[in-house]
Amino acid sequence: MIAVLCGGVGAARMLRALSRLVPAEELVGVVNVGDDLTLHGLRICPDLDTITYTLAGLDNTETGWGLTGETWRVMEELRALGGEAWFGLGDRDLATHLYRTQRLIQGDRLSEITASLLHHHGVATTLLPATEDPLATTFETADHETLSFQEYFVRHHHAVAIRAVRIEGAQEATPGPGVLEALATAERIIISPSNPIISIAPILAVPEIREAVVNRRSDTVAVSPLVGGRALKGPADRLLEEVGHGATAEGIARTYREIASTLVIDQVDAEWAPAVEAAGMACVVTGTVMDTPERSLRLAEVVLGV
Ligand code: FO1
Repeated sequence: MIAVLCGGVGAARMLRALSRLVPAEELVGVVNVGDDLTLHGLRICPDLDTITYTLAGLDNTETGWGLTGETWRVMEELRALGGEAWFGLGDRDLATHLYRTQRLIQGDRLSEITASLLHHHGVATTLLPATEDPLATTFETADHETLSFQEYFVRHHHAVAIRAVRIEGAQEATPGPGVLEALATAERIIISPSNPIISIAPILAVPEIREAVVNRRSDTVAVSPLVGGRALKGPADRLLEEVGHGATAEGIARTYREIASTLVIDQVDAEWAPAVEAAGMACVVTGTVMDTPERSLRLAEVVLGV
């Protein structure tokens, strides 16, 4: 079994590529829940949904979130009413949140509901919420304002200067069902090319998860989300400069060196390989951009092969 620490799009592509090499039943994604929010009374889990939709072949490749071929009638009506329409929930996507919320109210666990959604969409890969306890990523801006994750990400288009990222609730949180077992028994743990500060850090902020990954350091391989010092999507480069170790392969190595023994970096960053090794990680240089099925497969082969 292969365990993958997951954010959203980068992780979804990594899992999709891995599933061409490993039976999907033997893939377990441990998924970030720090972006999750309650809006209109509905529980919304963006990373779990992005991965589920992608593995089901239903992902919206234009937006990078939500479902393909989506319609927006509910949002249009809500906007006309003057309701909160800044966070776009498509008509079909809304059904996912209605279904999840109702089952949570009935007392079902997020892990069970996630399994039901995967089964409904015909996805054999297992996705485990990193925790079922309250956990929320928040931002302190340069102006000392506190923003929730989606206020920063969507409302402010991640274009505000940040002083600190906080993972609220992490210290008290315990791993979700199955997470520790997966991390203890996986042949390999892969850290997907997701944002280290806001996608991977909230998973590792759960103390028992971090400890479990540290214990498997020699079997853990991380993939850098940077290509030429830039994130392909989202604010990883900016946040690594603002609150991390810098937007370079060396900065990623400093972020991950205690939990992973190998860092896979893009070929355009090859010049950083000696600095990655000096920081204490083995370095593998290859193409990391998963923009075609062939390139994604090649990266998956490299990640499994090191
Ligand atoms: N991202 C946006 O940029 N704008 C949106 O309106 C938006 C809505 C949305 C609804 C459901 C969902 O699962 C994800 C959604 N996202 C939206 C993406 C989300 O903000 C980010 O992808 C993640 O939280 C960061 O990984």
